[in-house]
Parts: sequence; structure tokens; C-alpha cells
Amino acid sequence: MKTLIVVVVIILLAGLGVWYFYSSPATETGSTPLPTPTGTQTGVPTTAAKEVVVNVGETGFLPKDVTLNVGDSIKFVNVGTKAFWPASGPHPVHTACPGLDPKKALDKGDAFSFVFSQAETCPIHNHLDPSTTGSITVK
Ligand SMILES: [Cu+2]
Repeated sequence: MKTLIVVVVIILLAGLGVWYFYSSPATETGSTPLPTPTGTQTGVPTTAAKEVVVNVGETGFLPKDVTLNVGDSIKFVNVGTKAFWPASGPHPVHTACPGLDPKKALDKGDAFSFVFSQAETCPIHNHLDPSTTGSITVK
């Protein structure tokens, strides 16, 4: 019986030694700073994301029709004198492009930005004057 216990203890110690031997190098490499991965994203356009500024005001959306790429953003800036509420269609629910709605009017000088994360076509309008329209196409 004693012999069996000694054999079991030896096997356990041997196993512990093997485990320690194989786990130590991993611990050492873990403390080494890993190189920062760059350019590993896939499916993202290689061109840098851009921001398109659309001025809004008495003359409507300027420019009225915008085409941009996934990852780009749009920034509505109220350059007019009255409140302007840019939003995606359809009026009044704004469900075409969720998030493309500041949920409030932009006063003179205010701005609202939105980043497009998927290809979509967004009809846009001034929620305070739905006859003022434009469109955004995201490729
Ligand atoms: Cu609306």
C-alpha cells in the first residue's frame, strides 16, 4: 500500500513538473510587449473615413444629395437663421436610417454628426418643414 502511495506521488510530481515546464515559456512571452497589429481589419474600405459637411438653412440642404462610403460620417451644420431639424425619412417616423435624427431641432450654429456603418440609402428632410428634402447614399 505504501509503495502505491509513493508511486502515485511520484506520478503527480512528474505531471506537475511537465505542466510547469510547458507553462513557463508561455508566461515569459506573455510579459513581452506584443507588436501592435496594424491594418488587420477586413471588409473595410482602405481609404480613410471622411466627414461630409452639409450646410442646412433657408436654402435647404447644401449639398442636397450626398454619396459616401461605409464608415464615413455626415455633419449637418445649421448655417441659417431659423431652427432646422435634419432627419431620415419617412416623415414623421424617421425609420429609414435609424440614428440619423438628432431628436431635436438644431438652432442656428448647431451641428449634428452621424457615422454610417452600413450601405443604405437615406432620404432626408427638415422635420420642421418636410418639403425640404435631400438624400444620402452610402456605398
Ligand atoms: Cu420628419
